[in-house]
Amino acid sequence: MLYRPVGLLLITIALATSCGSDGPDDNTLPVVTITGPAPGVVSGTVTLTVSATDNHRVAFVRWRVNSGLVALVDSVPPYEFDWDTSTYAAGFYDWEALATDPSGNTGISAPVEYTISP
Ligand SMILES: [Ca+2]
Repeated sequence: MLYRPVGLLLITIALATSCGSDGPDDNTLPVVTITGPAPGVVSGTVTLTVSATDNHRVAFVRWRVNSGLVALVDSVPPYEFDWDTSTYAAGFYDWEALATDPSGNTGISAPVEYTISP
C-alpha cells in the first residue's frame, strides 16, 4: 500500500480549517467524478483523474480504494493520483474520490472498478 506523508495531510487540513471566512452557511457538497482511466484491467502506474467542483471551491481531494483511504492530495488541481498497481495483489479494486470544501462538506464520487490481472 502507498501512503502519502502524514505531514501533507495535517498541513492540508490546517489550511482547510483556517479558511473560516469562506462561510459556515455552505451546506452544499462538492460534486466529484472519477474521469479516468475507464474501468477495466490496469497495469503499471495508472494516473487516476477526477473532476471536482463546488458552489464555493474545493479545498482538497482524497482518494480511497476498497473503502480504505490511501492518499490525500493538496488543494492544487487537477488532484490526480498516480497508482502504482505493481504494489497491489491481483484482484478487483473500487476507487473513490472524496472532495471537501472549506466548510468541511465532503462529496464522494461513484466508485470505479479496476482489475489487476494475476
Ligand atoms: Ca460547498
